[in-house]
Amino acid sequence: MAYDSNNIFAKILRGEIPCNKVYEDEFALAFRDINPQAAVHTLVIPKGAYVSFDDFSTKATDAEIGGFARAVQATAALEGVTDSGYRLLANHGKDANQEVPHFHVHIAGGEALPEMIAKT
Ligand code: DGP
Repeated sequence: MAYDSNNIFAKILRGEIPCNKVYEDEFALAFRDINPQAAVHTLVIPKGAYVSFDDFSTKATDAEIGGFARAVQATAALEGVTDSGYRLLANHGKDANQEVPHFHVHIAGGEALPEMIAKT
């Protein structure tokens, strides 16, 4: 699947659409999910143009992958859920109901979570 540079997260990265930013560095941007499923629900996206986890882990450089992992950790820390716990979730493709075709990780926490996140 080719990357669509008009997807909503690409527009957020370009500053064309606002977001509630939590963290940003050279590799990643983190912002609050517009439709939170938990008390803390924050998305972390790489700055590079990658469709999904599969695309990212195949094509991104080691620096981008490492930087992204560090950004996820930093975002969770800023959201105050490192000690209380949190869930990371990344939807890839149709069966996972991936809605936005720019790779992103969901950080969910801030409360006791159900055993698995049910997505409607
Ligand atoms: P996924 O199914 O993993 O692709 O989830 C996409 C998430 O992105 C979903 O939880 C809602 C969120 N989302 C969609 N559009 C926007 C937006 O414009 N701003 C923000 N902050 N979040 C969005």
